[in-house]
Amino acid sequence: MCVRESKSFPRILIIFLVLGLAQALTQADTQGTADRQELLFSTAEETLFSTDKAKIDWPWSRNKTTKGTPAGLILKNDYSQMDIASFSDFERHPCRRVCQQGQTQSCYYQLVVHNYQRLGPECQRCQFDERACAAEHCIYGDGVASPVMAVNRKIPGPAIELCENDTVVVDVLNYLGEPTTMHWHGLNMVDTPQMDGAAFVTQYPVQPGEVQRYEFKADRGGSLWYHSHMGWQRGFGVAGHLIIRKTRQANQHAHLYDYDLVEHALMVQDIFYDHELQTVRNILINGKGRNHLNQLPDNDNRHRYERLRVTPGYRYRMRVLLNGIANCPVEFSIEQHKLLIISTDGNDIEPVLADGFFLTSAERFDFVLNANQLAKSYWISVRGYEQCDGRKLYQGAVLSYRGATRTELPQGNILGSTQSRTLVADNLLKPTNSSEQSRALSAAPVLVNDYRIMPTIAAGPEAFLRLATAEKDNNVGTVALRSLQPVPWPRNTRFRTYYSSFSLRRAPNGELLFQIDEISYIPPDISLLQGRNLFQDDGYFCNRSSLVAQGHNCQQDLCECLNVIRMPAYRPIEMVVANYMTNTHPYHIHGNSFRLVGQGVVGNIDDLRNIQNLDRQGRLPRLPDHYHAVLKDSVQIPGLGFIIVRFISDNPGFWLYHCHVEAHAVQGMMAVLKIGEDYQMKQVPARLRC
Ligand SMILES: [Cu+2]
Repeated sequence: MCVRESKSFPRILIIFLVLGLAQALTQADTQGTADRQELLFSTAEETLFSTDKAKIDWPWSRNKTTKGTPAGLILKNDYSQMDIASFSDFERHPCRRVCQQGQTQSCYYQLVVHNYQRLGPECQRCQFDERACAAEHCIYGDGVASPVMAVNRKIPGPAIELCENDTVVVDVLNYLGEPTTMHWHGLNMVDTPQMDGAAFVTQYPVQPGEVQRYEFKADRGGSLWYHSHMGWQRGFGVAGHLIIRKTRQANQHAHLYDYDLVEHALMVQDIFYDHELQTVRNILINGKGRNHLNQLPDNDNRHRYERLRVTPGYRYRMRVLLNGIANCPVEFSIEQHKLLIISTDGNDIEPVLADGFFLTSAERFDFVLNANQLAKSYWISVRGYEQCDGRKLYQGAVLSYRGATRTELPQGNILGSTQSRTLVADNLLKPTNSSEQSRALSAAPVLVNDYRIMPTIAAGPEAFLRLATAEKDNNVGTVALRSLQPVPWPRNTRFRTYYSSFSLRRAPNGELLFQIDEISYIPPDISLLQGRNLFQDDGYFCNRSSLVAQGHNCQQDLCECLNVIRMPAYRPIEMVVANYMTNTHPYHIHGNSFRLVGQGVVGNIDDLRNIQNLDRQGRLPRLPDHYHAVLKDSVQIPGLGFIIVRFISDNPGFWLYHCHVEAHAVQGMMAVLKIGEDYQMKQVPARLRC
């Protein structure tokens, strides 16, 4: 057992808080609640907590202590009295509140990561009564029993809701039978690189039975998420929403919607059964959905669907993320509703009114839904492509208007409206003459980030850019989205360009090796950030140029090593990343968000020198500097295509760079960006782990 005082919240502060409590209690009733648009809990107690910066509350203790006692204000440091039965889903967490200026908080959470079962013994009544599922801690899934990994008995894990600039303390208890880590996807961890959760890069893994305390600042708003960064664990269920809201004054989209409810946050996930990791078996929405093995119609009430309730006449902010494991991009849409897309990867964009959007793994889109249709139930539909298309996988959830029967399912099939749209889109792809084309265009849906349609460089740079940025195009590429913020560098900034590639090799023994820069990643055995003074970079790391210098030809040899790409700190950096494969790959880097300034299709490529040559010839066009290029942390590299991203390397450290399809990452499609020199990186304190 390990007991210690928290450095951040020393005992003297607790005494101070007790003294201040009486005053705070009297202030509590005077705090205004008039501008609370969200229908969150609204109690004097909550207001009390929102007024003090240093207070910490553990959700499961709140019911046991009387209001305002100091017992609720300390971190849990003594794990000798574990009460797992009362672990919360954070519904009544004091940090879940309307964000107001000058009222940041300290927020404490416990995430217990543990083995569990889909359709386990908790699900006895859930199979017959939809309402029993939540109460029984049942993970119903699609009604097929399978081992899973849950967070606090939930899949997705409980949503963490914060306000911008809150201080966050999360204890992750590893009750799995294997090591774990937790990554906070979308936070750049500028002040706390050791909290990024990348195993053997920024931390050592948390062993079974151990606790790791993650402490960091929620220094930006947006739809982020947390997920395990070990092996396949997020595919088994270790993932959840991390929603950081802004104050009304700071939220430039606040006027566009009336409600922003956590129950309208959706996690889409492809799943497998048992431990057959190569076969994607279904797509679930918030852990639920129809089973494709049975022949029941979509609207049979024996299926369990996620239900989103809305009241006619109001506008709702909704958040969608794809926790993708296989190569399975998805298309998202809602029957008879337009989606006003306002944000991607947690970054606000100029709104785009669309019929649907595509996600590759780790991407997020936030949209506003105007509940302006007849008061009944509608299908929210998710259609899988690539590997998921091969198995005809799709999924539904229910948009349920107040006034419709609570258990009513929509009429027809989930893909009903999607299929008709797809027919139109197919016509658009293969028009035979101009009148057909214009007819197809007028009927075509507006789709954002459609991985199937990308501008090709064959059109020439000017035509390419017109295609990529055309405002009235029905197909809105990600590169055409506009950030609300201009790019943060002056015009004509000279970027240092790094060329990189995603590719696949088959080893002589038949094994498939997924690669970055034609190197399959082998993880280190010393955590790079912590142990950086223990090894000599040149002996420990490899990269494309070091292998060439040693006489290796990775197009012929099989190159497997610790691929670390070095970049100078505090410089304008540009990455041109080519994809030699025909399928799309989601590119993700840790520690840095980037502006997407180019994305398109080249055609057959298998050599970076060709990409460099094309670029020298000016055939890989970039958005002009005046374009407010979209800010992202994950983006698809089209099949046989490329992306160009830009960022200022102002966050020195070791940052993972990888494909976000887990099946690819675990087979080597991973590398590390070493930004800056060792002395430029933050000092990392040794940690006492309980
Ligand atoms: Cu990939």
